[in-house]
Amino acid sequence: MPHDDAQGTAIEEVARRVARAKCVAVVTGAGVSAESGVATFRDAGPEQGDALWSRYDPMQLATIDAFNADPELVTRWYHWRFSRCAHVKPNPGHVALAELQRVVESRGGEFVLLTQNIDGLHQAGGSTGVVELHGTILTWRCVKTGEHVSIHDIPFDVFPPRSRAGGLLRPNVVWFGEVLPEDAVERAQDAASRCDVFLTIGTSGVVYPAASFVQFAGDRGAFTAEVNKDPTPLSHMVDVSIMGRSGEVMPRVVERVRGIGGLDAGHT
Ligand code: BV8
Repeated sequence: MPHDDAQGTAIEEVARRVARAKCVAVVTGAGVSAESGVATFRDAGPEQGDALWSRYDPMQLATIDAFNADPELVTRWYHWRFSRCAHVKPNPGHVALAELQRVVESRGGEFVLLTQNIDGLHQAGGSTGVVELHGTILTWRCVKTGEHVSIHDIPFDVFPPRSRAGGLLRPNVVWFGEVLPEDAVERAQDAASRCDVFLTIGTSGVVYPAASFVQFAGDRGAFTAEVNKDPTPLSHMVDVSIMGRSGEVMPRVVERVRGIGGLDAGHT
């Protein structure tokens, strides 16, 4: 697909900054998984989900109140979401981010990947040390004992599913109105406070505190860039905003970072 000049120039700028960075931080959202066929939160339209669920607003279901009011509905929704992402594969955007981590680390740099996604696709694509800001759908926990259970060990023959202790099982995700895992926030704040480059990729930038880290990094002098299919509230805050699909843009960024050479390449 022909690349327009403006996008090519922006990719070159991002690649040059990454190539000489000692620390690169990235936050991703549902847009990075979209090319794997996983529905996003806010792009959802009839093509995004089965008719049964297209009448529900994810914002209304991803809450502790919804779970307490109707645990069967909420656990069926998460089981349906899992069923739609259980067999999908990482796409070139996931693979490119794992490759970018390898390139940065091979040159002695630090790479921190923060994700809002709960689908495990970054890890499946080869990324390591992934910080899951909003938890994961792949493990559930008993509300009575706190025991964690792999989703693969839950029969889902009855809804809502219960643990061996008889307590309700819920996905190990962070719902609206719930605080993020302390260690995840600490790692995100640490990365945002030390990175030379902060990339926000495939996120609408409307959920906090996840959307705050790129601005925090920019405010303290990091170079910030966005890769997203559509404009977001972050687009005017970052140094460079690239409108495009992560599965197309990120492989080009990695290719240029490799070509430019690393910290010891004597950049002026
Ligand atoms: C918190 C897990 C402290 C579950 C999610 C009132 C009461 C309580 C809190 C609040 C409140 N008002 C505001 C808040 C804060 C609230 C918040 O931010 N609300 C927003 C909506 C206003 N945040 C919280 O509640 C957080 N906790 O603040 O705790 C607290 C506690 C009590 C009281 C006060 C404060 C918890 C937030 C976490 C919620 N859990 N998910 C689940 O997944 O089921 S958030 C949910 O949204 C998903 O994680 C999702 O990832 C996330 C963000 O969405 P995106 O990832 O950005 O996805 P989206 O669809 O929006 O956008 C996709 C983008 O990709 C689009 O821009 C599209 O253009 C682009 N795209 C599409 N395809 C591609 C692409 N880009 C590139 N390439 C492509 N191919």
